[in-house]
Amino acid sequence: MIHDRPRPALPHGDHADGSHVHLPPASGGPADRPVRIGIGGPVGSGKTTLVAALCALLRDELSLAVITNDIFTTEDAEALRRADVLPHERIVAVETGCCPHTAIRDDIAANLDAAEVLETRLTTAHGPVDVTLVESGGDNLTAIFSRGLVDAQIFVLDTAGGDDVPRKGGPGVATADLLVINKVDLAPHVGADVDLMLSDARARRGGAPVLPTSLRDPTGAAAVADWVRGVLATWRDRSVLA
Ligand SMILES: Nc1nc2c(ncn2[C@@H]2O[C@H](COP(=O)(O)OP(=O)(O)O)[C@@H](O)[C@H]2O)c(=O)[nH]1
Ligand SMILES: [Mg+2]
Repeated sequence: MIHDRPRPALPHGDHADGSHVHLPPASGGPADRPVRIGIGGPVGSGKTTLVAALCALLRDELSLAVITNDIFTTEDAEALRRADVLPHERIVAVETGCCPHTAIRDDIAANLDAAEVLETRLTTAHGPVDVTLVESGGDNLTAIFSRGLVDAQIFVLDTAGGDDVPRKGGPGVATADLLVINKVDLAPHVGADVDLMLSDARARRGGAPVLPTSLRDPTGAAAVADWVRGVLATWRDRSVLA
């Protein structure tokens, strides 16, 4: 028989309702397209796991699309399909064939094309898409998304990557709209000080939110899902006001 295991209390994260995100002006009237949210961060920090968790938490209330980026494979998209977090037609892989950050920052055409084709196809078949999640291929701390590709972005670090990483900073840590510090369940095993990671991160982010997560817990991404809801609400307001 399966029993619930006691879970360590999460360190305190910020209130992250997405309202601080600065979105571009609407170009085509109300809800002219889904809000696109990028998920970046180093290899293995938990980006695909976070995408899966967000899909599981949001799929009953929102129409979702997912784009993954891998260098030479479609592995992340296949992993998400295997996990059955969304109907398979809602998940598309981009094979970047190049340095991952090039495809999300410098030459975004393949990702933009993939987003437009996927969103149009899903809208025709099922009605408007609310949120498109774009997972970057894992890269270093400088890899952030172009604002021409996504409207808001999450940067994912993990405790096992070293608790000095937030202190070292870089554009992902400093400028992402939401910073997630994942794998807090592993912190005691890898000697990472989560409170230090949170305070170092906050010191570099000028008030933008930081959330600790453990995605071992199926509801571990609940606060991130709330942030996504907030970003979508801000996106819709901005469309109505335009
Ligand atoms: N213990 C623990 N493992 C995690 C957590 N999040 C992700 N993982 C594991 O970390 C590994 C890498 O995750 P993945 O999502 O593929 O990372 P990505 O390369 O950033 O997409 C996988 O084995 C995940 O199961 C977490 O919060 N806690
Ligand atoms: Mg991945």
